[in-house]
Amino acid sequence: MPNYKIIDGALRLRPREGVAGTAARDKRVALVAARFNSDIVDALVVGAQAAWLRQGGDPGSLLLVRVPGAFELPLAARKLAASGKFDAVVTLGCVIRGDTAHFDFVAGEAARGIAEAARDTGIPVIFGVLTTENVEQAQERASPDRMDKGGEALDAALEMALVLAELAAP
Ligand code: INI
Repeated sequence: MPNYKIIDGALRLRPREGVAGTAARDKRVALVAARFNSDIVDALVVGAQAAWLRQGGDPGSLLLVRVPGAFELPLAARKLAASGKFDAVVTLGCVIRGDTAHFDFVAGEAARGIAEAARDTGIPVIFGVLTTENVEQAQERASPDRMDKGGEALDAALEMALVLAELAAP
């Protein structure tokens, strides 16, 4: 097997069972969470906060910002990413399909704006927004004991922060 050089932030994200990781050590991350569908989004926040501690993060270095709905996530995320104060920003929200086209506008603009915020600032801005057909699907994905999409989003933020730091290294 040739000795390829590999940059893979995920390799730093697998603490041994019961042992805190180190991937979040010295990192600063902001969570931006929508208040709409708050029961679901609160579960995403709990999962993200638990993942932060699991990866060795300092509670004082994890900021939580609340905004009205998923539509407002991009603006706050962009401002935080552009501030120079964070290694990554995680957006958390939940858009559930209803009977009108509203879902498509809110979910579409959230996704587009979040991707733009990352590309324009060069800071990882993670898409932790659930887009589901119903509440049951959202609950399953948000629960830290089930699919834990909040924890997954936090891990993705750390992975990207580690990758970008390595790509920037001389
Ligand atoms: N915001 C959400 O985060 N999820 C939704 O499912 C949702 N729906 O269905 O309407 C929603 N709407 C509010 C929207 O994000 C804005 O806060 C609002 O339009 C004010 O700009």
